[in-house]
Amino acid sequence: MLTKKLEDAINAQINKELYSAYFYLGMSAYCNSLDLDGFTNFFHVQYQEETFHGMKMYNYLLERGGHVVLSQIDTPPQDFKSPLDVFQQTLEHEKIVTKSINDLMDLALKENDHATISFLKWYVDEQVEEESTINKLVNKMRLIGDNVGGLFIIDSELKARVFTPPPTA
Ligand code: OFO
Repeated sequence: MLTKKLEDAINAQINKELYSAYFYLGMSAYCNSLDLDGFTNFFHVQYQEETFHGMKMYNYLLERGGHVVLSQIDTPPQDFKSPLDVFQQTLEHEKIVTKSINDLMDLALKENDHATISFLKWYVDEQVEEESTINKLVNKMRLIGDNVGGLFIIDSELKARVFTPPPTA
């Protein structure tokens, strides 16, 4: 049985994951307005991943006999300066999510809830992967600077990304 504290914290994290989905959907729309199909695809896949993260947590809460409480999702940013700005904001956002997942893990450890500790490990690992992927893309974007040819090469690379739910989901 989950403690009330942990239940509330998981509900708050579900909201953050769904906010993240919304955050990336807005970025996908911005990239679409620039006709950058690969960037549009990348952020659309990101949106699908975050929806998956939120639903994985939602299902876990139900599985543990918890009470799901859905709350209002904030309006995400919708004005961006450039594709580089989008990636920089993504990196900053993912750092905040990492902190939030770590805080949730700290609470699960404090409450001595082994099932939740085990469940959250997947998110801890996922954040390492996400931050690393985004960091590399920010660096690439910085390297190409104003080079339009470089932008199109990255755009074409990003077209290949597809959403694949993990087999253990
Ligand atoms: Fe981008 O991360 Fe969810 O958890």
